[in-house]
Amino acid sequence: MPEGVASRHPFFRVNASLHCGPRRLPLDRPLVMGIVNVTADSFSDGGRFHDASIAIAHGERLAAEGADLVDVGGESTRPGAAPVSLDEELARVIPVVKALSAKGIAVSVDTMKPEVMRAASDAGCAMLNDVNGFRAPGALEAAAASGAAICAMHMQGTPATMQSDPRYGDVVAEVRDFLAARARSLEAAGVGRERIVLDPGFGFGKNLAHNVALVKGLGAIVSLGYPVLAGLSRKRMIGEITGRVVAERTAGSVAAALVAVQNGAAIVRVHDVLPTVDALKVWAALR
Ligand code: 7PM
Repeated sequence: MPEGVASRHPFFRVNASLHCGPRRLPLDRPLVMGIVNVTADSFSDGGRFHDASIAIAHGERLAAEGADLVDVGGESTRPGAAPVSLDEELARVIPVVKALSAKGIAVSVDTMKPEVMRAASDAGCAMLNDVNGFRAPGALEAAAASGAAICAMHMQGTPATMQSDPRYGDVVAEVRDFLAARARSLEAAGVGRERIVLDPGFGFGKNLAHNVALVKGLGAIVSLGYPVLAGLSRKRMIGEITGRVVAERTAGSVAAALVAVQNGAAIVRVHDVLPTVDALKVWAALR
């Protein structure tokens, strides 16, 4: 980022960094988190190694494109996805975490399961990312036992039911208050505030109007004082605004990431790392 940009931006503190185990990620410029899905669409026994090597290669590519960290998920948190057993999630995710971490890449793990959190921490992950906000029994303890950064997300309902008829009085206030309470619980469990990231959870129990209100009102969540992660990439709201299918949502997603950063997001979670990194360079130079 060009000199002076951070100091002119109300949300990027020049000396701040996110503590991720022994690693520090700078918070004086927006960070880009690349998304790596570990799927299991193979049908042979040899498929698991194949799936892992595809995910590892994808993570390496995203890092080469400029991702500051990559988020590895075994698809257990995906709305509408079939439930994934603990053993299956461990088998999908942990080899990928180990391989990417060994290459020096900061790895986030997208999981709701405390056992996966512990194994991922042992495998050297830089962040634990829980769409359930560390509300499962044992999740706060697993977060505290890890040295990794901790990203707590807001979700109304459960992945199976959350999109049926989400309702709020004041969506920004309710999400802000939920995240403030999760941060308090994490700190009470022993997670230092320099490790905590908060996420409004776009699309997780929110309709288009709710998502729009949260982007516009992101400052209320940023003002809690924690780095805020925004995940808008390729989501339904981008499709609703542009009329485009998932494969055609890159430009809309880049625009959404820029607005999120403009409104104070510290980290954007994206599929399309290269165009997002370029767009943020231009944003930083021109803002
Ligand atoms: C189907 C529906 C597939 C939704 C994938 C998804 C977030 C996350 C996800 C987010 C954080 C996606 C989501 N979204 N973690 N995991 N924030 N912290 O679109 O917004 O990637 S899964």
